[in-house]
Amino acid sequence: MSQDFTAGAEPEITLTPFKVRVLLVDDQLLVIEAVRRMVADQPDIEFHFVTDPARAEECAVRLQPTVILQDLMMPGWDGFDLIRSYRAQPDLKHVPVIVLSAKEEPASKAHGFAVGANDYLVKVPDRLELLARIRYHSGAYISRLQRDEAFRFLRESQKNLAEANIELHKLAALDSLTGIANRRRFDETLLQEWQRAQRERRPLSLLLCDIDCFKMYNDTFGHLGGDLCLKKTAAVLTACLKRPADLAARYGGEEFAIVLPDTDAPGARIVAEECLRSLMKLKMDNPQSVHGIVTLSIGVATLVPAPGTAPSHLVEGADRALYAAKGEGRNRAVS
Ligand code: GH3
Ligand code: MG
Ligand code: MG
Ligand code: MG
Repeated sequence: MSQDFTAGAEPEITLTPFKVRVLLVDDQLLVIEAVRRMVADQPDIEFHFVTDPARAEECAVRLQPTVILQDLMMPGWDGFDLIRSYRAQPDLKHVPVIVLSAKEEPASKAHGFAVGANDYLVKVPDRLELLARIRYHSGAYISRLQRDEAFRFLRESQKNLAEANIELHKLAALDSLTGIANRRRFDETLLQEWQRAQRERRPLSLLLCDIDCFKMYNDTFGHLGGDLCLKKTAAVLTACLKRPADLAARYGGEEFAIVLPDTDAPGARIVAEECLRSLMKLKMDNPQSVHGIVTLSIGVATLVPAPGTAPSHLVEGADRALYAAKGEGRNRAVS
């Protein structure tokens, strides 16, 4: 009575998800047909054959099979010699070779192994045994432990990749000098808040802040000194914001932009004045500037966005106000 090894609980051994590519080298079409039938319904096995031994090596190099099934007796050719030539060929020397021969003498088997074969089956082999040996030599069998280990590794890598992506995303939104939001993040946020304000018919405010006489600051303290001043200014502006939805960004050069969602004109004015005061408190020397210290000019704009309009309206308004603040003597906010 035969025992069904495939029934019942999950086996200790499972197959890898990879395809096994088999190349049969045999001059007899009958043998090819027999083997083809044995592997035909196996979804993990891909079957190829070559009848002309003169073309075997070339076919194998092109196909890169997972395993070669090699006949021994072919008109004018010796299978042992072919195996030797596979072993000398860099692209084939590691491909497992299973001899498939009518010769069943032990001496022939011994010779097969001696020239580099990995296995030896007498023709015509039993189907189950052939499949098992093909899979065994292809490394298709893995233990459940190995499989679980591989899946765990895959899941872990995917998780790490996702986390790295989030980090990259965050970095891509930050200004590398000051560490606050960059222009790209500002543009995204402004558009989002503009659309939200439009839907909810709520006011949206924007402050454009420009450091006064910064060229002179650079001229006095050098470019590195200027960079440090920009970092401190960015930190001060960020600290002036009270609501989580408020955003301070580096708009470019020595200019900063502050988005204040759901904030009316008086509210925006209060934030602007706080920014001016906080920066002055740092008392960073700028001999050529107003009061001899680093100050800001701020343009303030507030709008309840009309349907079908773009946030550039708000930016243009704040820009005009900033220009006015510079014209009126700097270190001030103009609405
Ligand atoms: P105003 O009061 O009219 O704004 O005068 P200003 O000198 O600040 O204005 P201007 O736009 O003429 O000069 C801005 C300067 O900011 C010029 C540029 O060298 C400097 N700047 C821009 N980006 C950086 C930066 O990343 N680091 C440093 N150190 N300086 C910068
Ligand atoms: Mg033959
Ligand atoms: Mg400027
Ligand atoms: Mg300036």
